[in-house]
Amino acid sequence: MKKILFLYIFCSFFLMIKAGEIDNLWLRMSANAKAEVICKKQSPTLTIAATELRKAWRGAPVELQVQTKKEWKKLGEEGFTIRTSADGKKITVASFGEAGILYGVYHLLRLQQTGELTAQLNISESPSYKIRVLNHWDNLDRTVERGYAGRSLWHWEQLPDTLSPRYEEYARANASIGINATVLNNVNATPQMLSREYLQKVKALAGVFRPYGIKVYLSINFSSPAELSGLSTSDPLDTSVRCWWKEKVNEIYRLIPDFGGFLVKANSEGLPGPQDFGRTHADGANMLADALQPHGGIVMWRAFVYSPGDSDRAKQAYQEFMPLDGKFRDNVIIQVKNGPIDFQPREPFSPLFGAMKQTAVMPEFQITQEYLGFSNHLVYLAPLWKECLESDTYQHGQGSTVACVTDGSVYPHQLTAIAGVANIGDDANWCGHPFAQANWYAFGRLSWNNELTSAQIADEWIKQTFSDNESQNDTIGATSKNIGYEWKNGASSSIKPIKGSMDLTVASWKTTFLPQVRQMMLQSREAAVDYMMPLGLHHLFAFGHHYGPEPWCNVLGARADWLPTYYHKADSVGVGFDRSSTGSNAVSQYQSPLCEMYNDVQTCPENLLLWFHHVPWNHKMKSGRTLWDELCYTYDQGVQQARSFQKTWDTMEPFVDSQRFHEVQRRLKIQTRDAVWWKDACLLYFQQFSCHPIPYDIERPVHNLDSLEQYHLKISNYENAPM
Ligand code: BDP
Repeated sequence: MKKILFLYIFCSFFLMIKAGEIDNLWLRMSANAKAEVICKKQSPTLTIAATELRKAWRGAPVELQVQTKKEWKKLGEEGFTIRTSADGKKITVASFGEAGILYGVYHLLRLQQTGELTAQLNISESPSYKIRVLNHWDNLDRTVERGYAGRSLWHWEQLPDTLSPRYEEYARANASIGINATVLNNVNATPQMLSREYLQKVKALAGVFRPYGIKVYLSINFSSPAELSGLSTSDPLDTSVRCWWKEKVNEIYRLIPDFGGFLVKANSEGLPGPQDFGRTHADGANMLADALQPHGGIVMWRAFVYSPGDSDRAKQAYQEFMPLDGKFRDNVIIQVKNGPIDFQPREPFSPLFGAMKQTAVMPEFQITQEYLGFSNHLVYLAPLWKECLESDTYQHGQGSTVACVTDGSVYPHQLTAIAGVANIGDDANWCGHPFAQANWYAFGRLSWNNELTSAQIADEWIKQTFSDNESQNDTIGATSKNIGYEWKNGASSSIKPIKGSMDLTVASWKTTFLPQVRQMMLQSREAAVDYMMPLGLHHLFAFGHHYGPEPWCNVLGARADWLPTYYHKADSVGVGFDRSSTGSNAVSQYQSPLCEMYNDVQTCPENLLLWFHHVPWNHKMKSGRTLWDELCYTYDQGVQQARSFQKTWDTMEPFVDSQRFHEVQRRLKIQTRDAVWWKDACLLYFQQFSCHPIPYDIERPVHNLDSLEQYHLKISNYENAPM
């Protein structure tokens, strides 16, 4: 009995400590600065802004000014200026809107945290996209589709009465990087989401998020009228259905006056939609848009559609949506995944970007790493997103990049937006892998300013995340107190410096930790492409859960376009999907000169070669190697890079608190193990077709193809895959 009691007390104590250890993400500012802040107006948002400054700002007094004059309108309600007075004695953060003040304050604090403050500040910023939205694929039972960081943050069972403190922490983190919208539930939406009971819960969350400038949106199920209220149809042209949506929307706005609108996945992967009634996507979207319009709400209608027919899956979204260009209401925006298939490690950009000219289009990125090693692999995603944003669509002449055709600079649509599928769960560190936080951060920063570089964002994140800025200095690393090894209550005793090998000074933080961790992050996406599916290969994943390689996968009765063989088409001649003019002709969906460039095997970029062409094993690559040899060397390079990340990280031990050090170290081991698994599985499998040897100067496979083919990872086990 005594033992049990002791165990109970011990466990409760342990849990108490655990519960208090929620990770502060990139917001590790000190909390006792006692800054002078002047703010004549009062409101919940301004109070947050002022409180953040009072706690953490260590410079001259700051005045927060909400401007009312017309000329300030140009910057928008979210844009801001930060200016130091001529005598240097005061800093003014000004905006037309309160949200702008909040963003200005977080900007100022970020400059302080990253050591970027200058004596005379003269900053003016406004966001690239009006709506910067996270898509949570969270279900009402708190499971998260493609989530690898625990359960959903939303405790539906406790709402609306109990509000977890994490709701506010979540809102604060988002506001600090400019995210102003959140879709709370899975795109595979249940009708129940719109029930009166759940709307009350949504209202409670909206109340927490509102002062942080965040609006709430919901994913809806297109059959809700029939499923929720027993209507005989959900046909968007049916009067009773249209009335149902109007009333439902009115009900929502009575509860949540600033509700954002709906996100819709329709006629996609088995979900209902307007086509079930012989109507178009435009009919469906416009019906919802009409109901939302009087309240200022919008519809984000997804273009992620494909059916199991004969047509190349990569072509289908374009085929379905292009004929509808110009047929959507002004408060509809088409949400398009970055590539034409599905968040693969590398895809060309979706040809819908720039091609839909009369309709607003928004990019959708995946922050959660469904196809990139879950929360086991360190893969910094800014380079992937930048690659898409910087791709020239040529749809409005040279230079009409995906960024320009979606952010309002090329086409004059009022509505601009960008979405990221969240990687957030209720894990203490929010995102599973400590470095996955960088992807949440990067999405926010890019949605605010799509011209920032991956390196700039990585630097910002590293500086804020691995230093606690306990000191009174406004430049990073000005004293040893600033650096990571004093992270926990100044507990320097927990540091285990590598004997004599490491100069633990601030200078060494700057010359060792920062550049090496930055480099590891910047290389990590290309490394993942290399060890998973280089040269334009795609969708070689295990069926269903998408963790690990199964290029051979053949599930009885499964749709062909859910199987890797559909995508790689390996045979004795070569490998790759022929999307050239002699194949599926997907190249024709791209504007000239891209179309011609992709179409020709000689001019197609080699990192997309097998996406667009079925290429003979002996094809001469630019390196002079055959395709087969190039494939082998590239897989091997991916493995070597994963190993190099381990080496880099091990030397970083003195700079990082032990908890995060070991956590990252543990996951990097898995990443390298997986990289070898990927390389062996893919090369041994493809070798059956190429019949060439694996070049003798690279590492030999350590697995047998037979045993790899026998092995089926259970999703619940992915952290401990024995490969
Ligand atoms: C795929 C995911 C699936 C999502 C779907 C979507 O595997 O879970 O429901 O995308 O975006 O990547 O709707």
